[in-house]
Amino acid sequence: MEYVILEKNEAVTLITVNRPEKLNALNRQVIFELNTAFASAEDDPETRVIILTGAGEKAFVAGADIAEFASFSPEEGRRLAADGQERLFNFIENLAKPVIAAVNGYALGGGLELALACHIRLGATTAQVGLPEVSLGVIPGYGGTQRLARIAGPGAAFELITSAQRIPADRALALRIFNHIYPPEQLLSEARALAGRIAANSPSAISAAMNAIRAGYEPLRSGFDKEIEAFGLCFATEDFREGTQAFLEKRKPRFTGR
Ligand code: DAK
Repeated sequence: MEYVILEKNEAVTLITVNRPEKLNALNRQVIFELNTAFASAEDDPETRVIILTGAGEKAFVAGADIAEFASFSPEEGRRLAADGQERLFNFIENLAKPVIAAVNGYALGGGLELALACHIRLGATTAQVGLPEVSLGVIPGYGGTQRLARIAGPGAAFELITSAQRIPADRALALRIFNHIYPPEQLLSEARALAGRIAANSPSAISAAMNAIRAGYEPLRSGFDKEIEAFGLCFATEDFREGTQAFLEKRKPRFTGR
């Protein structure tokens, strides 16, 4: 694998997104490799808990790769949103083994959506999170409209998604996006300590409990479908072209609402 590192240590498997020169942004290859890594950890009989983190000190994942999705058509956008959700975001949420996100820096856009799909989120005190998609003329397309509203409540979701603002770790803790925050140098050891506590318990009971927790989310299915449809439509707008071009040209966008 080119962009993902898988390290097994007894009952705990650590998966690291390793593309630090692009702040671990998710392109198709990263999504494909993450799917492979999670599938292999799920199938590995020894692994009981999975930890997901990002390489380097700056970023967990700074979003979907803007350079890649800037050229998508509405149909590609809709199809890729559905495909990405199946391969990675819903895939993680539906695993039988608990996944802990150790958010070591920026978790923006698709990066925060990835953390939100994990079952437990621990943050570094230096982490910053946000869903800045509307500043690029698009909406969260990997489940963020649904999962952020579920985890932090609709008021926080409306504010964070419409303002596109980044918030610091202590605010994310207050909004229940993070379960706990730790100094960056302690983040992974705390994630491992929690993983160790989980690994001591019955895997079959854990998996049954996780199924029961998830059963309460079923009504969200139509929300996910609505998100995918709305996400695809964004790719036909002038605002989307302007927002993504402005990022790539390192300038402020001029939105017209068309
Ligand atoms: N995509 C591509 N490249 C990125 C990137 C991203 N999201 N984030 C950072 N990079 C790249 C930068 O372009 C830069 O590359 P070079 O210029 O060196 O080649 C390198 O990483 C280092 O970044 P900076 O030089 O910008 O570092 P700074 O410390 O100055 O700034 C930053 C850090 C995190 C504030 C900044 O990089 C930034 O604003 N990044 C973009 C954050 C963002 O807007 N993320 C959300 C993207 S929207 C989809 C489904 C869902 C989505 C998309 C598609 N489909 C189903 C198709 C979701 C959309 C998003 O995630």
